[in-house]
Amino acid sequence: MKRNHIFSLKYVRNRMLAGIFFCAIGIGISACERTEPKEARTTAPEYVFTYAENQAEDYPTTLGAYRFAELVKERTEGRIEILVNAKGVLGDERTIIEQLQFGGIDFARVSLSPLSEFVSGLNVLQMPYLYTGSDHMWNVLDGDIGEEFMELLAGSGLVGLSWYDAGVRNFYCTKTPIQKLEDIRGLRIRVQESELMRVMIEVLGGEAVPMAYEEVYSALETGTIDGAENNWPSYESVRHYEVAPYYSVDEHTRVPEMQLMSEYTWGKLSLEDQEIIRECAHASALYERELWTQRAKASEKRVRAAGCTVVEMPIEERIRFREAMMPIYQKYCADYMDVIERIEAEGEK
Ligand code: GTR
Repeated sequence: MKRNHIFSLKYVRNRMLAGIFFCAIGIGISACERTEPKEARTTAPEYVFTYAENQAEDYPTTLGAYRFAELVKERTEGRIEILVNAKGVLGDERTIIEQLQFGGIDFARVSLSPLSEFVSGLNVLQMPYLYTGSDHMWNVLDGDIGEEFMELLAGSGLVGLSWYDAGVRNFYCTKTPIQKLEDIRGLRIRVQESELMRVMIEVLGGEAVPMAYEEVYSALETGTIDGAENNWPSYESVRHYEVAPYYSVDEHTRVPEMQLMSEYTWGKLSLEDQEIIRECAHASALYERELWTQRAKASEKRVRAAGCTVVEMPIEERIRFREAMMPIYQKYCADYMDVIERIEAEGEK
């Protein structure tokens, strides 16, 4: 590559001296196009890893992934290169997790809902109405409890690196808004590929339709489903608001997300590199959280400006939703009641 580059510069000069002006311009341009960044010429990466992300290029989690890749590259002086593949091009979340387990993909950011199908204890952290708000969730995830849950991944083929923000989820429908508990009865509501989320809809009286994120827009558009649920940025980014314009702010779940690494890939790295990966993942997560807050506001603004109907569910109605969902705690948290108490105590701090 370097040889070709030198050769073409010489060639350009000779041709220019020979006075073949038009030809020189053409070759000059192609020589410029071939100029490579200095870094790439000086350091050949020892590792080139893939990173899967199912959101758009400008989404906070994707920007977090790019920041992570940049930091790792800087800290390892180009020895470790991470190629971010956004927009779900490497597959849906369930497939990505499976690929991570056998090392087909090296890194990913996924929602805890599909991840809990692989590491069931994680369900605890996404229980409906578990947190009083964002600060409560971060007190939990940034402290010992978060650390303990990260360690639950040991032996699953996955290494947990950091927690990413995904705000709070709300219901939305194609034809009418959900304003009270009874409104959900009989509706076909899409959920993430998670048993907990399926059961959550069922206890509310709806029909749950588990489906990959990538398929939801057309299912809403064709009427295969009546509604779905997600945070403001996802609702806006993948344009579900165009086909399901009734958004009900009930804040039923706050589902954190995790940056993951394949345990197989992790095992290839030195202890020093593992430490760099952890530190950069953590730094990227803090960056993502900042972006998240801004994007949630911007998305809400865009959706409202597009003319969607936004229903703020009154507190007494949210309490009814919460009560209806309580049986799920017995089903999914029986072995974790002490942890649930510790989580609740974090909310009172
Ligand atoms: C988003 C999340 C995606 C995906 C999606 C879904 O909030 O960022 O990774 O899990 O929800 O509903 O499938």
